[in-house]
Amino acid sequence: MSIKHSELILNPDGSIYHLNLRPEHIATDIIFVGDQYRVDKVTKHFDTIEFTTQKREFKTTTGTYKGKRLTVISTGIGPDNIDIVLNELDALVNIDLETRQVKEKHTQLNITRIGTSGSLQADIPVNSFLLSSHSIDLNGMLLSYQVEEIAHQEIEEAFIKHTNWSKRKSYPLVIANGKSLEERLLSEKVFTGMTATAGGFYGPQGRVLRLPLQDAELNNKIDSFNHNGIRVTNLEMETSAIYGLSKLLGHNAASINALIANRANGTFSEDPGKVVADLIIYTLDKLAE
Ligand code: R1P
Repeated sequence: MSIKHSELILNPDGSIYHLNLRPEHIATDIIFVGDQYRVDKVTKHFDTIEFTTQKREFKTTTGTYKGKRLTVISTGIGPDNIDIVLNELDALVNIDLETRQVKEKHTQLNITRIGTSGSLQADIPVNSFLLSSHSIDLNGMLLSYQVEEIAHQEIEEAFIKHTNWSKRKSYPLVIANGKSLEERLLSEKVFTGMTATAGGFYGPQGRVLRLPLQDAELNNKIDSFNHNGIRVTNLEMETSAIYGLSKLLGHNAASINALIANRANGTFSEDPGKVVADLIIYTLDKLAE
């Protein structure tokens, strides 16, 4: 069945609607960064650059690092953008854009997020690296899809009970990450844990400027959650969306974050730029191995 023009939208040059990319422009190993200006901070280490484009906040560069073909894409901020980026990347490899039909042969992408995040645990300090073994989705984007098969109900129910999670908020979906990319990126210098993915920066992450929170104790309850050793280690805005959509679409994913703040003891990195620069080199070298 051919996918309608209103659902799979292409630009006049045949590129996909928001990302402005055609299939030949991307590698199967892809790095996501949030900030469009961070793309160059990754690709400045490349041996060669073959392609670059930008539309809105989505900047893409493809080239090679130590001979390995890689694509770097900025996703902007939040799970809503991840819905666009992951669906459009998947369409580039798994839908024939001319016939608008799903290809018989599935192509699997390896997607690594290099992000920044705040630690929630006093024993995971600023300037550390953390790879998300699990993610808990607090924003609801994934609930538009059929997620039953990827959900971890036992952890979800324990979280709802422990936090007295409001029924008026979206259901906190828990996703365990696949191991193949995780194993390529781990080392003794990388913490692991469950990353909470919020749909906003202030209230949704428990920050108060002028507006009181629905539950002022929620962050403390999230910090103290521990289900058979699974703790919520950090808060950010993309990981659950990347993990959930990657699993549903049959791609590998890993989210590795530079922890630039510690919400448990109120500290912030004195040199966040250096931590991110170190994480970029660490990740590139691991992906090129
Ligand atoms: C908020 O300041 C942004 O920073 C974090 C959050 O997830 C959110 O996108 O990650 P990035 O630095 O990767 O964008």
